[in-house]
This record gives sequence, structure tokens and C-alpha cells, in this order.
Amino acid sequence: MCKMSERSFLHFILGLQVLVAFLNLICASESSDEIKIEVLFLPENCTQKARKGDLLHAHYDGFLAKDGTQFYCSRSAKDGQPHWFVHGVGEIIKGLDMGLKDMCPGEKRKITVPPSLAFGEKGKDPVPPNATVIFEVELLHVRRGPRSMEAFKEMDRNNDRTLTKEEVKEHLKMEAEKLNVQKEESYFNDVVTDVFRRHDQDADGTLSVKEYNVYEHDEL
Ligand SMILES: [Ca+2]
Ligand SMILES: [Ca+2]
Repeated sequence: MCKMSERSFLHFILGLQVLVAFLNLICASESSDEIKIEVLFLPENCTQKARKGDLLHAHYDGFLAKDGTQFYCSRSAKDGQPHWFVHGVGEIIKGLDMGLKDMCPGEKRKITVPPSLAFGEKGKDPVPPNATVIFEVELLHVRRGPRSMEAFKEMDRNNDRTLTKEEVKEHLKMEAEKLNVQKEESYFNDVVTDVFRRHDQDADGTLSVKEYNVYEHDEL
């Protein structure tokens, strides 16, 4: 009798240990998938917070968390110009994109990104495998992105409530011109192809309001 209860107690303890190990595993994998955001500077007036689909203009530096080695600096890379990119659509690495949510023009953030949301198990030269990275970002401008309802109406030149590839491309070219960004024709073709691949759900070669208006589901 006593032996039996000892045994079941042992089973109970073992079960508990397994459970604890399991919970630790879950917690560990959850916490390793989280980014950390530190606001280094917040301007007094926030004119327009970054939302999914907005066009952001930013400078950023990338560092390895383990020893602080800098692996990227937009101020010294290529022409030293800040980058333009669409927020929340996978144009930049996922953890960085997540870390820019609701950021204000003029704001500075330090965003710590685990490998799973950065360069992964393999890394990407010069970032080694499984590296946690830190980005220091200065957001300069937030513009209404090419994927808002207003932009849809602007793009839909013949007002038929659908967008053709040509309409989208013309709009992108106009935006680039306004922002003084020089791009090759192939760049616009690539962007348009990408936009249609992501949004043309019924694959009819045009985008409906519903297919294009990403603000209706505004999560990352
Ligand atoms: Ca149209
Ligand atoms: Ca369609």
C-alpha cells in the first residue's frame, strides 16, 4: 500500500517535472520570438504614426547583440541616403518591421530582434547564424502609403473601382517622382508584380477595393 502510494507520488513528481520542462520550453520559445523596443527619443508632436502600408523614410544602424559589432549603417551604405520602404508588408526584416509600428516622424528607437525574426538560423553575411540583432532607427518621414483607400481612388483613373497593373505602376512612378527617388523601369515592374501577387486574391489581373485596402486588417 505504502509502496503503491510512493510510486504514484513518484509518478506525480515525474509528471510535474515533465510539465515544468514543457512549460519552460514554451516560455523560452515564446520569449525568444519577441522583439524589444526602447524609445530613445520621442518628439513632442507626433504628426502621423506609422501604420501598415505607410511609406517610411528612415536611417538605421544594425548591431550584433552579443558584442555590439556594427554590421549595417544606412548613413554610410551605398549613397548614404535614408531608406524608403513600405511598412508592414515584408519589405524589410520582420522584427524590424514590427518594431516600427506606431512610430512617429522624428522618433528614435532601439529595437532588439531575436534571430527568428531577423536573419534566422543561417544568418546572412556578415550576420552570423542564430544572431540576436539590434537596430537603432531614426524615422524621418511617414507618408500615406500606396495602399490606402485615398491612394486607391487616386490610382483608379477611369473610376471603375478596379486597379490594373498599369494604373498601379503609373501611381508608383508619380510617387517616386514626388519624392525625388530615381528608379529603373524594372523596379516598378517588380513592385507591381509583387503587389499583385500579394493582393490579387482571385487572380483576375486587377485589384478590387477589397483586395487592395489593407487597412481593413491592420495587423502585422
Ligand atoms: Ca481602374
Ligand atoms: Ca482581383
